[in-house]
Amino acid sequence: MMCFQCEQTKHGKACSPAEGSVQGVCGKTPETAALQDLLVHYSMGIAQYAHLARVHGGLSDVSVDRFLLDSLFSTLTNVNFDADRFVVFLAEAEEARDRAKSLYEKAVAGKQIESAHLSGPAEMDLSALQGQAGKLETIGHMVGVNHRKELAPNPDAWSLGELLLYGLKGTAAYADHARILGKESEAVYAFIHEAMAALANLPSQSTEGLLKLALRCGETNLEVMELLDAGSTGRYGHPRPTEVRTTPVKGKCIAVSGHDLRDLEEILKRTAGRGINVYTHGELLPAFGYPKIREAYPHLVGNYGGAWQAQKVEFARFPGPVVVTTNCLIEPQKAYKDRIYTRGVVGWRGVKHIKDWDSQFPAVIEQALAMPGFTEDKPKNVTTTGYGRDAVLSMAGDIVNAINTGDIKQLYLIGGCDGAEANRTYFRDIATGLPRDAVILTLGCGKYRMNKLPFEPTLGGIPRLLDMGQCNDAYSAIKVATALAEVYKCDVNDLPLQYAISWFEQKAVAVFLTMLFLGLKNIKLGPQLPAFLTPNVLQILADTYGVKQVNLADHDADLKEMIA
Ligand code: FS2
Ligand code: SF4
Repeated sequence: MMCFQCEQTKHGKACSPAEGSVQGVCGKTPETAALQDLLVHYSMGIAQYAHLARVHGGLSDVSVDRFLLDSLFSTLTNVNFDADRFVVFLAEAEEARDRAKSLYEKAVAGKQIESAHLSGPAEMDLSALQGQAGKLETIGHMVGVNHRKELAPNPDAWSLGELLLYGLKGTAAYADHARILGKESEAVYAFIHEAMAALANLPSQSTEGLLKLALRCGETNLEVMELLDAGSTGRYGHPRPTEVRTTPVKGKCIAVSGHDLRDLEEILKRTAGRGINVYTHGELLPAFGYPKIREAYPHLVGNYGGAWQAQKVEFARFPGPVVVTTNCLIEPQKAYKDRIYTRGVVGWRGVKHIKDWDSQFPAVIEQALAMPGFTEDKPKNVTTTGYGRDAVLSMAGDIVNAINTGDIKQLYLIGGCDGAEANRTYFRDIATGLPRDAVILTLGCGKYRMNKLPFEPTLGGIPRLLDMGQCNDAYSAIKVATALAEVYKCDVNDLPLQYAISWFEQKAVAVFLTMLFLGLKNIKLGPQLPAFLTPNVLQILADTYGVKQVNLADHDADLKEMIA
């Protein structure tokens, strides 16, 4: 296997035998990795047909569009480790390919268009191998990262192609979240297909063309995040600052992890009046900010635990079932494997998957009622979330006033993903090392490095730490930055705003590309830089955008630089 799509990749290079890895650091087996690679490759073929059907005939099929979102999302880090599910995905991929191919044939029928030779992934036909995991795996081992390396005209084009692919995976994941909340966009689907089709034709791509596509991926991701914002605020109202209990209350319980607000809502509806308390976990903490969630469901009592990497310990101690709606899932331990459930594109072999709420969720309720739950109230501790764009912009006058009077000297965006590496304390150390006239915007599961610490005093009425939500809510941070730039009639890079971004998986790659598309400069990124970026590509990012790795050895040096 060969995978280097996430930050925790082995030795900062790759999860591959060359680095001594028999499986991914995340727990992904070579079998699953190969099936994921095959699914991505096959999806490029689907995109080739779908893209040309649009170009030549303006034709599209929403089932194909949606399939590609699920297909890409399922291959994100910490989403789906279940090889059996990928065998099913591949059978569905063939059906989607057939539909896309028919659309393409319809689009070009009777036209004087030379039937474009669809080479590469579009030529692959898995029909004789469906259901045969071993044979599919064998092919999968031939079409992954190293195959793309052989096809690319040069190492930098390969690197930019990987950057684009991982950005597309993240964009697809966010687009899937938006779709679930009722928001879709033809333009988004069109770009995903165009870009995947370009990757299918990697030999004919230039580094310049791939860099442009990567920036367009950032642009498309911005549109997706706007849709996602409209979907969540349209359904649940604008987040408002809300205290969230972080210690358990006595009673039966279910924890809900991941990012999916609709799944959380479904669980809250079905547990109402059943004597079960519901806790958010990980990236679902910001659900408390939404008025139509918080106010409608008083049995949503608190947030349990922290970011994803601690789940082996935290889920083992949680005295009830846990439902994982999206990433991040890590290997379920024996202590809780019989009471953890997956949803959507998430999966782990042997873990129960909820496909149908009506028939499958009652068993989760029964399990919660049969378990002890928390036997006593713990002393109340809280954290505050809910500083979405509307809440922050409603304080814009106070913020501008505090900046003008000098109460607030600088703004920092510190957040993104969390992860298991000890050196991620860098982000906490930066936050706590800032002068007391700095306001910190945070989001994503990276917030857990700092969201229970006291940041005092408030500055002109503005709290020093503002939790803007999930990584899915990066749009809020962008809106606040652009609104402030409008107030001061300056470029966003001229604001006293600094970025220390912790990345881990491919959603973060998509947000990073959005930041580059917006021209945001001097992003400090870490802990490690992406292994898939060659020195030349890193140099381009450093020269053009001032992107720099965080200084893990000396965070004081970074602090001094940012404060200066
Ligand atoms: Fe955190 Fe994990 Fe949010 Fe990422 S829960 S690192 O995949 O999506 O941020
Ligand atoms: Fe390794 Fe990350 Fe790939 Fe998992 S997703 S195999 S940890 S690079």
